[in-house]
Amino acid sequence: FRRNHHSVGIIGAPFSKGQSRDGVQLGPDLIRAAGLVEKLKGQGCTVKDYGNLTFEEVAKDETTGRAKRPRAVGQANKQLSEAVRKIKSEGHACVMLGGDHSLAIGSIHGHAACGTQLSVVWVDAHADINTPLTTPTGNIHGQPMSYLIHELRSKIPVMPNFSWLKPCIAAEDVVYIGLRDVDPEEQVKKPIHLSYDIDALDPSLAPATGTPVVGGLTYREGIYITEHICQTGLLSAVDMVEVNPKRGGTDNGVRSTVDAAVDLLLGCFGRVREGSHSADYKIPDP
Ligand code: EXY
Ligand code: MN
Ligand code: MN
Ligand code: MN
Repeated sequence: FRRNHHSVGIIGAPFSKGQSRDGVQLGPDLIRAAGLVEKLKGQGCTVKDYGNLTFEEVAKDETTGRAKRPRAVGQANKQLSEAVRKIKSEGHACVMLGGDHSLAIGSIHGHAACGTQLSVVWVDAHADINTPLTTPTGNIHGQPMSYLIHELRSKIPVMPNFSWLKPCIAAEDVVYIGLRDVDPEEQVKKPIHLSYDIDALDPSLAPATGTPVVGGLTYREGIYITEHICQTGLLSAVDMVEVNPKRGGTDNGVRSTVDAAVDLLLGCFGRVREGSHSADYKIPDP
């Protein structure tokens, strides 16, 4: 039987101001309540839960270019970057539970601050690479990649509460999966930052999310990505974002979305579909 020795550090970021729909801030506690920590331990991982970040209200937060709520998003991501940096410096694979996908700014920045060049695997229905000037909606959850990529530096205006942020990813080190028309690039050698937007999955499976798009990944495809990335041995940090229990329609819809989020995270850390025993399982003697 198999043993996993992943050491996992979890940080919750109950933040929703990168978009306009209420509910996505409930993701971290919902995913924990579905048993994430116990299940990771059950498959042999060591887990340290660093709890949730707390974010202060920003009174006046006017747009920059078209980007909405830049001060709140900049401040939250600064806090998250510092938290992720600490978790990485303590030797864990970092799991960031969002929250909306604007949080990838701080999560990836904090991960990159440990010094190694990263590759980013972005699993999403959307490319999230609008700039504050190209965004059709103004929502920063549709923009995080643009702040992180060196090559786009000259396209980003000065933003309030973003002065801490420097681009840290090369465009050639980004892989997109789940965009409805792009193939996965699989030759990834650098430590991997997996940024998993639950809306990459098909809405029939994960309806509880703010921007569902038909024609998404099946459960099997979604899990396969995590298993494959786990097997590379290069997984260094994961974001699980955009779970929104106020958008699920039914209790069953919310449950299936949260269960999918947990299963994807378990797949990242060694769960195999043909069945994993708990870490202390022994075959019974007659
Ligand atoms: N491309 C659209 C925009 O920039 O607003 C929609 C982005 C949705 C982002 C979702 C969560 O991944
Ligand atoms: Mn996204
Ligand atoms: Mn998306
Ligand atoms: Mn593994």
